[in-house]
Amino acid sequence: MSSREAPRADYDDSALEVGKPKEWAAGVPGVAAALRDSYEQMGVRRAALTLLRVNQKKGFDCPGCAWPEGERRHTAEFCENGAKAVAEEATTRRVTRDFFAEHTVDELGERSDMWLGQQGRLTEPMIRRAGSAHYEPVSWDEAFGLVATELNALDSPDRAAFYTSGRTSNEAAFAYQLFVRAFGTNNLPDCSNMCHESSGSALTETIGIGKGSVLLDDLRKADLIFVVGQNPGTNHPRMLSALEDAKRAGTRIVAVNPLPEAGLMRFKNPQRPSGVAGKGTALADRFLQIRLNGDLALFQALNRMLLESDDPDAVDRAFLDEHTAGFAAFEEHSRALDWDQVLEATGLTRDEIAATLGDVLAAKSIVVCWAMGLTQHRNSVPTIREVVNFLLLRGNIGRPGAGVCPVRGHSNVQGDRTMGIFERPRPEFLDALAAEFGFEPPRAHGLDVVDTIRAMRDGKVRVFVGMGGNFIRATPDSAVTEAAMRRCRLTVQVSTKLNRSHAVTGGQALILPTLGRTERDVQATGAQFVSVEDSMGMVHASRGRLAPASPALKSEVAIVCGLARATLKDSPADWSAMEDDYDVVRDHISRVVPGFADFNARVRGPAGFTLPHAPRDERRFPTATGKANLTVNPLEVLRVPEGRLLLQTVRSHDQYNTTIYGMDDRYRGVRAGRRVVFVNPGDLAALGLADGGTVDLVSEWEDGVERRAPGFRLVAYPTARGCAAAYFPETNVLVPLDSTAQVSNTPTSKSIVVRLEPAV
Ligand SMILES: Nc1nc2c(c(=O)[nH]1)N[C@H]1C(S)=C(S)[C@@H](COP(=O)(O)OP(=O)(O)OC[C@H]3O[C@@H](n4cnc5c(=O)[nH]c(N)nc54)[C@H](O)[C@@H]3O)O[C@H]1N2
Ligand SMILES: Nc1nc2c(c(=O)[nH]1)N[C@H]1C(S)=C(S)[C@@H](COP(=O)(O)OP(=O)(O)OC[C@H]3O[C@@H](n4cnc5c(=O)[nH]c(N)nc54)[C@H](O)[C@@H]3O)O[C@H]1N2
Ligand SMILES: [Mo]
Repeated sequence: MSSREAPRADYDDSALEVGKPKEWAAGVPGVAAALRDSYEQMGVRRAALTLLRVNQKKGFDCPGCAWPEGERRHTAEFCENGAKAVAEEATTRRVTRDFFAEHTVDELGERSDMWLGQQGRLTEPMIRRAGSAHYEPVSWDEAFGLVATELNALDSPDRAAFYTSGRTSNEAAFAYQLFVRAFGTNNLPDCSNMCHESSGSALTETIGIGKGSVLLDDLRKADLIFVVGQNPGTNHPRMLSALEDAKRAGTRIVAVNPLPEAGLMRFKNPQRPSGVAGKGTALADRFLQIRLNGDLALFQALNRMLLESDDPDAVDRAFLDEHTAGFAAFEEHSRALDWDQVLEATGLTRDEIAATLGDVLAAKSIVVCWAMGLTQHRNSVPTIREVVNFLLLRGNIGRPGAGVCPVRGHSNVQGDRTMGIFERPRPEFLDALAAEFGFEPPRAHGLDVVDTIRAMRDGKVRVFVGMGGNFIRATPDSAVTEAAMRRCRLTVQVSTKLNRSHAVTGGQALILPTLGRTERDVQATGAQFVSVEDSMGMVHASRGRLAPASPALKSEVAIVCGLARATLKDSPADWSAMEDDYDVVRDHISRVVPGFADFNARVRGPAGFTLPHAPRDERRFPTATGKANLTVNPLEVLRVPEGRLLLQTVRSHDQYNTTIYGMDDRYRGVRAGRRVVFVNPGDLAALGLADGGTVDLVSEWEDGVERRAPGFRLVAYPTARGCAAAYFPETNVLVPLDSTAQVSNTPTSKSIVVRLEPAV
């Protein structure tokens, strides 16, 4: 067996240039690049008006990332990549029925992700009828009717799966999960399954809640911040301002990453005069260039050294006694740690780790921030549990300046989970739903992303509905996933923009075009707003101002209500009332979801409100033991066979997940191309390869299937030895469906064993 994904016909990197990686992030070129993009897509006046509204108190929530806004909002509280996300949505380009008449679905399947996204906003519902080569227009009523017919024809509600991406508002997400559960299934896979699921799993088990425990202010108060497995310069640019503030208040920063990412090193703040001309602020005081997947070993080493330290305050005995369980087993396991394994797994020296311990001992309060570099490995859950051990040892949870900070991705991914988008809902959530709506929700766990793909592949899921996102491109094992999607009877995508998930369809397919964040949402009772929850559990309102991209668009809430009315015979809820007035949805939420009492009043306050978090607020840990759990996490070193490298798949500076804005990765020195693979010069030499050469990436996995991504330019790059990096989604073809994290079942997108085969 083999699978392969060649570049699409329109991909052209004949102008590809590779220069030196940058040593600092943001500053004037960042904002200039942002404005250039926005002007091209929106025109100057529309761009200026729209960008002024990003993250303002009466404006809309930036669809870019989930980093919180904070108290002090600058007029330009947006960043380069936020501006690109806004321009992408507020573009004046349109995809019309003529476009679909001109291009067959198969032709669209030949196009690159970038080309598809650049065609503009979707404008009316479209259907691909069975056997037809084209999409054609369809009325909303016919579209809803078709979904209802197909859903009701299934022999079980579990034969359908309902995906959610993380931009969906709280209101739409709540209505959606209600519809799906009233229909009768918990098959609610979401983008979290590929993203921070490992964080949620590890944190729920250890501290009792799957969310971060710090607020913005805690970063400023921290003595030491670890930024682990995260590239904030590209993916959370506004976080750099928070890190800069912290530095000015005297915080030390330790960055842990195989790549010396520009945003970790130095920041030039465009909103400060000195940011324009000066050298900017140095961010990381210490850079630990760790091997991919070495973090479990690193934190175990720090923990062992804390336990063995002569410093009487190295561990916080009082906190451990009062608030934690499992210390004895944890201590015994930690003391048995093998240093040779640590050095092999991390690629660091003992001196580097000892020096880091010095930073730790000098710090009264510590925050650990992390993102995909920790969550997308086989051992991600044990790794994050070990980070929790590390913080608990010194009582670094539940007091100012200290805590866990998983930095979330999509702008409302955390809120969607709070609203019940979860294939394994807590029983208490279902009880509250039952009490509010008077129906018995399904109790059996549903399918996550990987299991949904398996079920579609095996003919067990026959109808797929995607609330946003780009399921086909975001998921692993592209060839397998595409074949699985094609086996469905009906696939439905609720989308703002065209993407490959519209081109790889089931027997029948629907495109249901929806409003974006930036747009006015007017329903029967007047103008509506929605709400979102950021990475730190702050909930606030979001109001779009722009005229909708087309009069035929419906909001996500209206689409869910339309689907529910058409599908459900004895409905437990008044869908028309919810559609007409989102306050009605919020009233339901206030009675079902803890922390949302008086939702309608509080969300109208100027800055919204903060959700309760027991460990952060009261050092209470709602776990099985009633305490914070220290855990024992066996260390297995991931050994890569001779002549192979460990590949991670990352974002370039010019993409938002599967949306490709442009072909540059400015901070890493790449221009006009995406098929590049970053390899340490020492590894290139050892493999007999040279910078500038072309190779196929071939992934090796125990199932013996050959997965190949051909034609990548080798780039000699200062990454850790034995490691390589390339961009997704082009490399998703290399990630085996069955290669997932323990417990969380997240695809191992950051550790794929590959060989580099010189292209012939
Ligand atoms: N502009 C823009 N913003 C975005 C996104 C986007 O695509 N574009 N995506 C959004 C989403 S959904 C998310 S989840 C976030 C993602 O934000 P990030 O997690 O920053 O995104 P990645 O590009 O996956 O970068 C992973 C980082 O972890 C490092 N890393 C990889 N493996 C390891 C490891 O084993 N150990 C350590 N210590 N480091 C490792 C990589 O070198 C890289 O710096 O960004 C969000 N914001
Ligand atoms: N190899 C590899 N794979 C990965 C990752 C990785 O690091 N490596 N990262 C994973 C991560 S962290 C994530 S979060 C997933 C992302 O997975 P997804 O969330 O599924 O993917 P996106 O690319 O963010 O989705 C983009 C599409 O969303 C639609 N859209 C945008 N805004 C809206 C809106 O407001 N409403 C609606 N209905 N639709 C909208 C547009 O049609 C757009 O084409 O990818 C994962 N895949
Ligand atoms: Mo994500």
